[in-house]
Amino acid sequence: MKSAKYILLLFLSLGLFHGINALGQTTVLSGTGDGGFETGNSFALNNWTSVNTGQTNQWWCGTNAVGAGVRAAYVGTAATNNNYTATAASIVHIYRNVVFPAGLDLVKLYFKYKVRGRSNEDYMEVSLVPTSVTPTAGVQLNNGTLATDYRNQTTWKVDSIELPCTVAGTTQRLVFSWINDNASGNNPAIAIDSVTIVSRAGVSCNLGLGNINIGSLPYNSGPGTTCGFDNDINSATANVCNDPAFLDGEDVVWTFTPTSSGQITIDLNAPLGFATSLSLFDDCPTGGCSGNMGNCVANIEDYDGSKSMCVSVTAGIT
Ligand SMILES: [Ca+2]
Ligand SMILES: [Ca+2]
Ligand SMILES: [Ca+2]
Ligand SMILES: [Ca+2]
Repeated sequence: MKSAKYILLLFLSLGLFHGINALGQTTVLSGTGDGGFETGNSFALNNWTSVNTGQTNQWWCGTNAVGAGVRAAYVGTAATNNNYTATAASIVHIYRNVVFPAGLDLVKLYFKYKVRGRSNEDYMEVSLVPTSVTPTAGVQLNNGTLATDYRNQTTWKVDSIELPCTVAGTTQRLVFSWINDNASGNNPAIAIDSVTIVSRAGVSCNLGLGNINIGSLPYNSGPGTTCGFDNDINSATANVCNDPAFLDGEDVVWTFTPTSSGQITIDLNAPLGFATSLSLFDDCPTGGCSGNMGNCVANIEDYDGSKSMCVSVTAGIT
């Protein structure tokens, strides 16, 4: 019989809740305030800067193409329309500085948009750049691009973009740019609304393929295999428990937070398996945004398949 290699990992979500607030969510930019252009009737009153000088097609803070509330930001030839002149090449921007508090975990940008435009020619682009970078009308930013080619979406749609962990503790400049060339186009131009940035604590942990959340104990996974679930937890991405060779095989991770303290037993029943390991980590093995790889608090590894460990766990955050 062909021998299978099973590497099973288990980790305990310890200290994942940094307590930014009760729900673990921080609003960095409110989609119903400045981000929704609802604070006032100009970009300036919403703490945005528009860069339109000399361009035919310009950004407006107005009431003509609204995704939520009473105002939005859109490109048009006047505040009263959301249409662009396709024969007049224009590159226009709106931007604002965003202060990202230290300690943020998964940081996501959300916004609503609606646009027709034209493939590879007339579209919106979203960028995040240092505050030393100031966009210029008529000039493409080509810096810090988060996403581009927003077009051909003529009903309001919410997009979300995960921002890099490194934004925490810094101030960055968020830029929306409209770009159109001087030939052929389809209206409407871009409209955006409800620009929101939120951070959720403890959810940036990337465990790759094969990640199972356990709601309550006792738990039985039933039959399974690590084959095909990728070697996501390995000696480069996580703390090695003992012999790196045992960590460097395909893995499956079960995540749980115990609700009561005491001893638990973790069994791997794999009589036909060969060279398995079973490891218990506290906190995210790969670190997430914190960059601190979780500790391997218990481990068994040998050339047999089945194995068992008895460990002490603490309720809640332990
Ligand atoms: Ca709005
Ligand atoms: Ca065009
Ligand atoms: Ca592995
Ligand atoms: Ca895996």
